[in-house]
Amino acid sequence: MSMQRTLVIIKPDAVERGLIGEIIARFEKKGFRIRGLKMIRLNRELAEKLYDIHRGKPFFEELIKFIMSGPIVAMILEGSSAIEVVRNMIGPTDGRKAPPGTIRGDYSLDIKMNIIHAADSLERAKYEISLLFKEDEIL
Ligand code: FUP
Repeated sequence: MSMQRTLVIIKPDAVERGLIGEIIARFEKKGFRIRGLKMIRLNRELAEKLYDIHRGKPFFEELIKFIMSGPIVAMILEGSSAIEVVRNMIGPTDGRKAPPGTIRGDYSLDIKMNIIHAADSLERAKYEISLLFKEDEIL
């Protein structure tokens, strides 16, 4: 079991619905250390870089508009096997299919407005962390 850092984004729907605290609490209770935390609003350039792998897909433009539609909370979580454990905690993409007990399963009924994003590999985690955090914002 290796220590890893991953990038999580609480999306505009969750911020609007007042779920920031509940979501962060789940990760803290699980045992993750928060190494970086900020509320920001993504511009188009950053949003397109975050979702570069989805460029050209039918839902790309809607996804970009949604992630830019309001403030988000970005955080770096550190812990044992963080990437896989956090992905399991957030659940499958579609909130309707995500099992109860997962964050999407408990708070979302939608595939686009699905509350939360988390990096899905070590390579993506590194890329997404470098996109959203400067060196001196990581503690
Ligand atoms: P995930 O890794 O679970 O966040 O899901 P994907 O990387 O497959 O998709 C990224 C985001 O695109 C999802 F969070 C929501 C959005 N999406 C849609 O809006 N429609 C789709 O059909 C698939 C994904």
